[in-house]
This record gives sequence, C-alpha cells and structure tokens, in this order.
Amino acid sequence: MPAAKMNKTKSKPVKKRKSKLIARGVSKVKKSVRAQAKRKDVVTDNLVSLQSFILEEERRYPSATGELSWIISAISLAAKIIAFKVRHVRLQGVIGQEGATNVQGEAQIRMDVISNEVIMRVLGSRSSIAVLGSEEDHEPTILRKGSEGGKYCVLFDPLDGSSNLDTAVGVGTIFTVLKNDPNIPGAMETVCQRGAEQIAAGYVLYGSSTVFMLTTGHGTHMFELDTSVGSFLLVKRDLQIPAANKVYSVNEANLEGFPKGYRDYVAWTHRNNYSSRYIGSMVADVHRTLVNGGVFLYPPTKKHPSGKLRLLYEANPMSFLIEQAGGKSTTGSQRTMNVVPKQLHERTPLVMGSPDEVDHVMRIAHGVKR
Ligand code: AHM
Ligand code: MG
Repeated sequence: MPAAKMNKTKSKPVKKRKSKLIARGVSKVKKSVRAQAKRKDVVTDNLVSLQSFILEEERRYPSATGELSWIISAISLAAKIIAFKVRHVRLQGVIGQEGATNVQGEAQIRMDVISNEVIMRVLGSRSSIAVLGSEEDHEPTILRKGSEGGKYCVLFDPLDGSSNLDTAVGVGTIFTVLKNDPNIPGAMETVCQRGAEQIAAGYVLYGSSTVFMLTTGHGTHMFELDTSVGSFLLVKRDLQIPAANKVYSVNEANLEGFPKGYRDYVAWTHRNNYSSRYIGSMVADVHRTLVNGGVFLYPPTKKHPSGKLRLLYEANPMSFLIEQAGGKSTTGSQRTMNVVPKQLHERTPLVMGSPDEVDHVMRIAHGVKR
C-alpha cells in the first residue's frame, strides 16, 4: 500500500475517535454542571461575599447610615480570628480551663476568654455601639452614653459549647444587635429588650466548615468561610427550615427532671419512629435543626428549673433566625421573642425548630389529646 494512502486510512479513525472522545467529554461536563445545578447544596449563582450582601441589604433602606453593616462586618472579622484559633487550639496551646469561673458560676475555658477579648476588641472601636453584653462578663460594658452617641447594643456568647473544644466538636459564636435608647439610663435596662425588637442576629458555627448565619429580619441567609480568600461567601439565600422532620434533639439524661409533659413527649417520639440527635453544643444542634428540620429543646430540669440557655444572647438570636426561616420558637408557655427580660443573663426553657415538630411538643407537653 502506498505510504500516503496508508496514512490516510490510519489517521481517519484516530481523528474520529478523538472527536468522539472530546464530544463525550463535553457532554459529561455539561451533564455534571446540570447535575450540580440541580443539587440544592451547590452554589451555582454568582459569588457574593458577606460584605457585599450586607451592602445590598442596606440599600433597602434609603435612610440607612451603614452603621449596622459596619457592626456585622466587624463580627465577621472576629469570627475569622476565632475560627483560626478554634482550628488550632492544641497547636496554639489554648486548650483547657482558664482557672476562673464566669458570672454563671461555670468554669471558664481559655478560648472563652480569648474569644470574648477578640469580639470586645473588634466591636469596641465602633462608634455606633453604645453597650456590649457578653456571657462572660457580669455587667454590660458601656462604651458611650447619652450625647456620645451609639445607636446600637450588641449582645453575644463569644464561644458557645466551648467545653466541647477538647474533643474537636463544633462550637460557635452567637450575637444579636439591638437599638440603643439613649434616654434609658442603666445599661442593664437598655439591653433588656424583647427578642421581637432585634435588629439583626446570627451565629457562626466553627464546624467541619465555618458557617455564618445571618438575619436582619428579611430571611435567614447562610455564608461559608472560603479560607483561600478569607471571605464568607453566600451559599444559601433565604434558607427555609423543613416543615417537619422526625428528629428530636434534647439532653435525654435530664429526662427524670423534666416536667411530665416533656417526659410524655419523649416517650411519644419513641413510639413514633423518631431519631435522636444531640451534640451538646447549641450552635451545632440548632444549625442541624435549621438545615435538616426537627426540633431542639432544653426544657426546665431539676438542676435548671428555669431552663439552662440564656434568653438574651442564646435563645433570642436563635429564635430570630429560626422564625425568619419559617420555624417556631417557644419557651413552652409563650413565643420566646415576646418574653420581657429582667436581666442580661436570664435563662429560659426553649423549644425551637420545624413548625410541625414544635407543635407536637407543645400539644403533648400541654396534655392535649388528639
Ligand atoms: P455554654 O454557653 O456555657 O457553652 O453552655 C451552653 C451549652 C449549649 O451550647 C448546649 O446546648 C447546652 O449548653 C448543653 O447543655 P447540657 O450539657 O446540659 O446538655
Ligand atoms: Mg453559651
């Protein structure tokens, strides 16, 4: 066979095979992009950072001064610093107890103190803040009074669930922003506002990824920290909690000490094919509940007859996020965000999550037969 002919006959099938392979490759890529787009947990929208998201929110209000945006931005800076420390607790030698107890009489973990300092430092310089209140401090800290300005108060739990740090379990920062009324003289009175008055609230979960959840009263939005660029990026706008899911989250070891109605509820879940999930770190338990549905509860116990969780900087911000995602939150006797607080560290019983699941708890806890 002449050489030219040989080449022709041999090269044709190679070219064809090549173009077939390319075509197959392209269609595979197209399919995978389509499949990704269908999966609701994959971001296919434009990339939006927390900073630009806040600016976009701010534009809803022509009279907005941008002060709230500065506060949220400062909290995100604190979150990045704390996230780094949480991920390196042993390497940085910050594991273990501080040796002191906080105002609640609980042993302070070193990271509680460090996280508190970080948040105090990033928020302390913001001229828009009048009062800061932390789980770790006895009294609210007054930064500005009366004519010195300060439009807002920020309350926070710097590192919730910190006793879990030893075992690398997810922990978190919870915060809420309230309006400051310069006419109210005492800091304690100023911060004692109903949850329904919150201007913004959120939490940061330092888990297998670092997640920032935020609400300013227009839905609940989820951001994830991209460590390569050092920014929280929007991964879910307007998160909706599933209406129901057969999962309850409670420290069942306290069962004997629960009021009868809550014992009945737990017994009811056992008869009705429910699953139990309890991490013992509120931010992680509530985050799972928000994303997957179910109910998270901390009822009154023998040890904590008024509940264990703190109303102002744990229950209220979480309730705001849950309600904005279509869920419910109650103290067992009223909407959590309607409680009029008496002091910064007040505790409350809490039931929150998917609306149908919260209804089940309340129906059984109040002995309503169906
Ligand atoms: P903390 O703020 O001192 O960390 O305590 C709050 C934590 C929550 O994260 C969690 O939901 C709860 O305490 C767990 O309590 P318990 O160990 O009694 O189940
Ligand atoms: Mg806490």
